[in-house]
Amino acid sequence: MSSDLGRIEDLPTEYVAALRENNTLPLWPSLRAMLPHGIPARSTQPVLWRYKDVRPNLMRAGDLAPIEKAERRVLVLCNPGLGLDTMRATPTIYIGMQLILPGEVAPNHRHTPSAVRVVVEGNGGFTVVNGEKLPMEKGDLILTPPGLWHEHGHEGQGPVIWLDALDLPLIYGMEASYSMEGPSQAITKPIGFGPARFGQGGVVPYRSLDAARERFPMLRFPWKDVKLALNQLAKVTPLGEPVQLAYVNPETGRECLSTLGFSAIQLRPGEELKFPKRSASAVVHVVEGAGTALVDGVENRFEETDTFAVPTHSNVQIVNASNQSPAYLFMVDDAPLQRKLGIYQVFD
Ligand code: 1HN
Repeated sequence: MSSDLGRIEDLPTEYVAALRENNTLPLWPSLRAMLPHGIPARSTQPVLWRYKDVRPNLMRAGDLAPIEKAERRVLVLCNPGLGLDTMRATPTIYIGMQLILPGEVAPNHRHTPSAVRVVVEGNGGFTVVNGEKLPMEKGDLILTPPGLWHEHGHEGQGPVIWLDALDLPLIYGMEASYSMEGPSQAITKPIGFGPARFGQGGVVPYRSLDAARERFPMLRFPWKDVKLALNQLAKVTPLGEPVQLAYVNPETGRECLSTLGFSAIQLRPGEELKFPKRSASAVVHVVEGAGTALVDGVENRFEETDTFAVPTHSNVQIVNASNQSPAYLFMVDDAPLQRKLGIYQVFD
């Protein structure tokens, strides 16, 4: 096996010029860079975005960017390894922190990229998706799947901030990213519609066995329910094994969206967890608690509401700083897409 397949500089310059003239290039000098042996080439850094650094600038955006002009008031968490301007947290995952102030409206639109929100702070925010008004409380996961109308509002006091995760780098990279604007939606479903139908694990409305399946039956996953489920799972999971729940479509039991996957993790008091190396890239948001993340040899101390990137094929170890209380993490990754492509791997 050769790593040196010849350098472009070793070819006659007039030959390379002639190739370029015809919009062609030789593969062999670049082949190993594109197809390295054993492990992919990775530029993604295991960067930590501290909420205490992001929040003041996001609050300043509240003054600088009126919602009527900005449409969405967001600071994007950019991975420096991928170049800040490409607005990627990992090669496939876009992450933003969005601020909405009391009385503001982020107008109705729909688009080809998939989006989800995880509420970081504040009360009274809501998102309307497909005629369903979804209250936004800290830690809640709200889906806005591709093509579904969505708009945000704020009926409470004080700022509401949430984390947006999108598969935008993928869809934009495919030159398939676009949006449409529409009038504000009529609300056609009762509050709590999703949890009322699917909130109890293991049972689903009988009709859903025969009726034509909705693609996205559950749009809001309340944190209080997920936290309870994690606390239950923690009781029966041996120490050292991750207490981790996948967010799924309750009718299929499979991932909620086709590109990005979501999971919630509990670190028990004092727990030190080593995760298996995986082919997927991920972003982790700290819902509750504090600790240390060791990602590919880079150690970061994280606090509540901080967010960090996990490159593909990296070693991940996470430690709960507290010996008294559990810590709770939310993870978004590109495993669903990798599974569909047949390239997903877990290296135990
Ligand atoms: C979007 O639609 C939202 O609806 C937030 O709140 C961030 C970033 C890129 C493209 C679409 C939203 C977005 C976005």
